[in-house]
Amino acid sequence: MQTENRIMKGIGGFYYVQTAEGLLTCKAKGIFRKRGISPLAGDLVRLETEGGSPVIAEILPRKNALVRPPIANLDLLFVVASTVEPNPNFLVLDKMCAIALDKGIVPVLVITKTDLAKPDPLEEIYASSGIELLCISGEDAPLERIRELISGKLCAFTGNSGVGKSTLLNRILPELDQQTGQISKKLGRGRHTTRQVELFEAFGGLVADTPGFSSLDLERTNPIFKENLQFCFPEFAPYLTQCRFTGCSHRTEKGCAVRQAVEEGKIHPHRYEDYLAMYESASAIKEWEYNGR
Ligand SMILES: Nc1nc2c(ncn2[C@@H]2O[C@H](COP(=O)(O)OP(=O)(O)OP(=O)(O)O)[C@@H](O)[C@H]2O)c(=O)[nH]1
Ligand SMILES: [Mg+2]
Ligand SMILES: [Zn+2]
Repeated sequence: MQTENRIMKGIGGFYYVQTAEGLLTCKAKGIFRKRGISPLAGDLVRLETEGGSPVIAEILPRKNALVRPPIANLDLLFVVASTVEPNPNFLVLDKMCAIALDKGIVPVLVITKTDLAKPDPLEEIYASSGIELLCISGEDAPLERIRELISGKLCAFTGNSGVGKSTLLNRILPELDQQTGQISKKLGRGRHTTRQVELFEAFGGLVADTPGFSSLDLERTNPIFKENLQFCFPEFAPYLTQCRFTGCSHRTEKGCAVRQAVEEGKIHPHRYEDYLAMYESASAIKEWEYNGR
């Protein structure tokens, strides 16, 4: 995993770039702002010297970029959900996984707070999804698997505020000592303890903690074309070529193999319902909103 000339963190117009000479604090050339491009954590950049200080002169071509969390060149996204406090929102989880897959990022679901409630509903829904699911319990095996997954990749932890992303990172990487926060009992959610995306070197890869989200504006920030959505549900794959009509949207068409698989219990109905919900919102997104993808 290349760390040299990688943006590790951006904060208040300053970027922390890992270089052969160590971590340098840089500004970005004015040209980026004029073009409406922001350098992101995870970007590989070319530096120049301006008035004796290093500046970001160029962003090397990105493999992908997420708007929320703002990060570039991801290989793997740990989508973290807690069994309770806050309760999981299945639609949000499905959206995060689909957005990752749409951008060529491998999603892995991580379930925390299994000491407070059983993870059964989540395990049941994702068992046939083709998405790996890890339950963080008292045992070390899932942590070992996370370390293994991070190796050689650029990874990030995302999920609602308060699900325990920073707590988990501290467990797999105690030297990080990320700040964690109490859940607000009144609001039943986290307090946005983590404020920015920051990359850390670990286990031969790079791993990012990110601020939690609590809004549902995922589709606007990372829209998926409705025609691509079917490919963002891995469990649909075996059926896609078996529908009666080419261009089947798998909603109301006759002879739809995906719907049949749902009826036969091969695809979980919750996943299919979320596909339908996402299809509706994708249909409502205007062409111009896809600009900058
Ligand atoms: N019981 C229990 N509590 C946990 C677990 N993981 C995290 N917590 C608690 O949940 C609260 C929130 O944890 P954080 O790690 O700050 O959550 P976060 O996802 O980083 O939140 P943001 O930075 O706001 O996005 C803290 O009080 C943690 O101690 C768990 O597995 N079990
Ligand atoms: Mg945090
Ligand atoms: Zn179909």
